[in-house]
Amino acid sequence: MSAERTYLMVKPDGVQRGLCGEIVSRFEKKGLKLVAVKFTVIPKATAENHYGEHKGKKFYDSLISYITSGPVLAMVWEGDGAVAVCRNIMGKTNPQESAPGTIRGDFGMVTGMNLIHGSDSVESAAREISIFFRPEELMTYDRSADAWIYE
Ligand code: IDP
Ligand code: MG
Repeated sequence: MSAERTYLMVKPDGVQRGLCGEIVSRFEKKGLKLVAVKFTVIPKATAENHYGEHKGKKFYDSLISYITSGPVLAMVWEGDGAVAVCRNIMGKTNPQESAPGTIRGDFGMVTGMNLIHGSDSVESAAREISIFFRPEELMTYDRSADAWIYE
């Protein structure tokens, strides 16, 4: 088991719709381990840093206003292959194309309100985690259930 980490965030629409518990529980039940959590409104400059790869795209301005429009639930989750496992649980970017059973597939209707962010690679995860959390905010702990999740 490699302890890969990923950055996940319930976006403002997920918070406003009361879906934080539902969304967190999917990662928890899967067997991923919660490493850090923060409930916060993202400052505009931080949002621009986080979404820097999308600067210049037609949806960029609306993306920045969406993600800064209210509190988000920022999290770090850990587990074997956590980046890809979490992307699968989230579903495709466009909720109309996301499979039922995924978060976006079950709860979303349009790409501009797709409920959740998740890192797309181990490298992006490291970058995004460092944007939202200080090293001392990342918890390292033994979890007894791991003996029943990993062989
Ligand atoms: P991802 O969140 O699945 O990684 P990205 O392509 O990285 O998808 O896009 C980042 C975010 O930008 C999306 O989750 C979505 O909120 C927003 N976005 C991407 N494409 C569009 C679009 O065509 N219209 C509106 N919003 C978009
Ligand atoms: Mg992305």
